[in-house]
Amino acid sequence: MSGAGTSEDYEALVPDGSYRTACRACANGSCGVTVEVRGGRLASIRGDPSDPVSRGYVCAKALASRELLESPLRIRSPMIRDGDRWREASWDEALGLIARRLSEIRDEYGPEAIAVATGSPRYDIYEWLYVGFAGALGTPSILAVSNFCFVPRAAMGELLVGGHVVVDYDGDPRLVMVWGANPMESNPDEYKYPQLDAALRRGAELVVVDPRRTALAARADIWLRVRPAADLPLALGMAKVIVEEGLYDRDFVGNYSCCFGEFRDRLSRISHAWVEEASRVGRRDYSRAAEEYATAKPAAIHWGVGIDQGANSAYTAYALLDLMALTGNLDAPGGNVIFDPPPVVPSGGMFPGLPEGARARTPGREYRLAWERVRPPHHLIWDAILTGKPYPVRAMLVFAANLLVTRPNSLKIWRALRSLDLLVVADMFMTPTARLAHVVLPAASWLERDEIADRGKFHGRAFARRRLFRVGGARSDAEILLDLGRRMGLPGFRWGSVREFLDEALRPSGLTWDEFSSLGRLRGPVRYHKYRASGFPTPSGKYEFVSGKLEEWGYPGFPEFRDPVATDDRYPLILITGARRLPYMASEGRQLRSLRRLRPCPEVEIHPETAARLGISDGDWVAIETGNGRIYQRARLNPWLDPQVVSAEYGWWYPEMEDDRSWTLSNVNVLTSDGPPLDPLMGGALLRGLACRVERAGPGEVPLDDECRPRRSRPRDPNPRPPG
Ligand SMILES: Nc1nc2c(c(=O)[nH]1)N[C@H]1C(S)=C(S)[C@@H](COP(=O)(O)OP(=O)(O)OC[C@H]3O[C@@H](n4cnc5c(=O)[nH]c(N)nc54)[C@H](O)[C@@H]3O)O[C@H]1N2
Ligand SMILES: Nc1nc2c(c(=O)[nH]1)N[C@H]1C(S)=C(S)[C@@H](COP(=O)(O)OP(=O)(O)OC[C@H]3O[C@@H](n4cnc5c(=O)[nH]c(N)nc54)[C@H](O)[C@@H]3O)O[C@H]1N2
Ligand SMILES: [Mo]
Repeated sequence: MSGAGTSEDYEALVPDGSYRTACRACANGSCGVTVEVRGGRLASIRGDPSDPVSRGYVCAKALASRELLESPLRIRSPMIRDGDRWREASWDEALGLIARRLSEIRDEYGPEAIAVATGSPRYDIYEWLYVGFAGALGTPSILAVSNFCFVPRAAMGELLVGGHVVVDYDGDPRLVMVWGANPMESNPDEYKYPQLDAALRRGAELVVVDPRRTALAARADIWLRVRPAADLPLALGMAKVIVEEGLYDRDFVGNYSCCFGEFRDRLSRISHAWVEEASRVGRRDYSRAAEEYATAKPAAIHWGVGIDQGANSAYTAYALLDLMALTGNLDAPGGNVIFDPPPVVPSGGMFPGLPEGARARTPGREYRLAWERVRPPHHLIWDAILTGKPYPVRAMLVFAANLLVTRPNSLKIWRALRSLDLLVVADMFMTPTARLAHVVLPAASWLERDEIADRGKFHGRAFARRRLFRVGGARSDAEILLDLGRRMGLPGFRWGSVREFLDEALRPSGLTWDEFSSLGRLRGPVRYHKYRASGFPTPSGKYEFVSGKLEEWGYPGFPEFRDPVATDDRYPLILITGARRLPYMASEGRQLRSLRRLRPCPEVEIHPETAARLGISDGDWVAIETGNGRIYQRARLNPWLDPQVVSAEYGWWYPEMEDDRSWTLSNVNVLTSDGPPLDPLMGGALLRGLACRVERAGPGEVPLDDECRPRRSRPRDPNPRPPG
């Protein structure tokens, strides 16, 4: 593969010294770190103890970032594919080609024939790609992770309480209920584990709701081993306990809420027997958790992606908001707070965005909450590419997403991407997705870009991420999109440089980029109980236990559970996909030696009894199969699981295999579907609670050795080769 330079081709852009910046070795990033530059090289990365969120924490991914600068596999110049061969090209040639082809496709089919995609919460890219680029082009063909990551919670928060609620760790919660999150390994969204750890050290109680006994669950006062995808019955059961035992906050319920009577009535029609059967949590356990949560003041729910990835994600978020509201913990010190943003132009505010006419063409209006945000469910985009309906999609720009590995239904995605007239991928590495592209653009890593980090997050903070190094010809996503937008003459792309853009985005703070980057961070004012003065953004102006807006849209106004788990004789086990491991961000890091050494192989957790029944021992290669496909991971026995539940890792491909199809071997999204059961409001696919079977892999079936190194250069693919 050309385009990969030598590890020498990088340099510091700053004099030797120590530089404070915001890490983004995982997409959720923004741990405060100090980068030491010596001899024009990255000498070390250390946690910054003065950072108010990460408090000195750094993880293996951050420490491995030096390999991002040095890796010989980094793409260092634009690459254009001619048939089966790649050739290096100048930026001018590559961007000129893309601008010309995009303009032709727009003129022939309309702007919506151009789709854009980015990955996990990379707010900087969202703004440039979705609001800026897609907005100016006028295309609603946006492929986001929003449908099944974070946004089910954020969108329900915005609908019901006017914002995304975040645990106020500085307000000293006396109890934290961690629900579907694993901050010890993930540090996602607005949170870093040290905040939670500090609260626990100050004596806060801990409740964990997770089908797996994570290290955090092992530390909990109460661990509720919920059945995968059955959080909603459990949350409703807890609300029932709080209401029946009169543990709710009478001031909040009486003065700031509506429809409590109807809510109580609905809860009284739910039986504890149903809650127990659906959630597989005993009444005594969830009653105790509910009582503790309702009586510890203040108490907060730290929620995570575990509730987003199923057919009830939006309604589960609703039920958890109900718990916060019932107990008076909403927008209360030490509870779940809607923080005011920092004094910068809010993320998305630098561009005019999608015109109304284009918004109205967004497909999937029947997934209303996603539609309102122009986040069409993925299957609609793939189907549009494959069938031309509801309109043709012929080009896709992918910035920072490894779609083939990280989106449900990989084999369908492979077919769709291959049939595009133009696929452009901006990435740091030749991922399986990039290999399908016509043009690949070398992207800068977090150490190589200036940006206002966390501008789109909800903790009310912004951090300075600073450009310290240059690697080959790599450019930041903002630089690439600014250049491309200007070449295409798109409205709104008016800045001469990204620096100018940053200066303007900082204007409300009165700071220039240079001043902000030496200051390091900004925070908005912290105010509580804002609803007391301004109410809630609902039709009634109150917290609605039965949502008027949802009813107006034709949905049930009270959380309604539809059980998505459909096991049968052929697929008797319940599969969780995507439990995170600390060294890897999604599909990243497998090519970085220090990280791969920590976790060389994909692992699937299985209960020892289930394993014994299937003749599987710890460490065996096993096949996992669903109606969609078959993959291989290594068995890890775990006695704490429900014997019916198995949990597989996600994000696996083998960068060291030259074969283009190495991504089918262990990639869990070969097993997932982008079709029903989808979340009725968000259109998100089922990633937790799939029906599957597991068996020992046959001798020679897996072309990997016990260290997961390839045994043959060409893996045998267990899946039907999709018709090209
Ligand atoms: N089955 C299953 N599937 C899942 C999940 C699950 O739990 N189970 N989780 C889902 C969730 S929550 C998410 S958010 C997605 C994540 O999905 P993705 O965001 O697609 O995941 P990554 O592997 O992080 O892919 C990011 C790619 O961008 C590159 N990259 C990193 N930084 C930059 C940058 O600054 N610029 C550019 N241009 N490229 C960059 C990386 O090399 C990598 O190839 O996966 C989803 N898929
Ligand atoms: N190291 C690392 N860090 C990451 C990522 C990564 O890939 N690697 N990904 C980033 C991304 S994109 C995201 S979205 C965040 C996610 O970060 P979190 O929101 O903290 O999510 P996870 O770490 O996946 O933890 C989710 C937990 O939910 C549990 N779970 C699974 N199914 C269910 C269920 O049905 N109900 C409940 N209650 N729990 C369930 C899993 O066992 C797991 O322990 O992490 C980010 N940080
Ligand atoms: Mo995510």
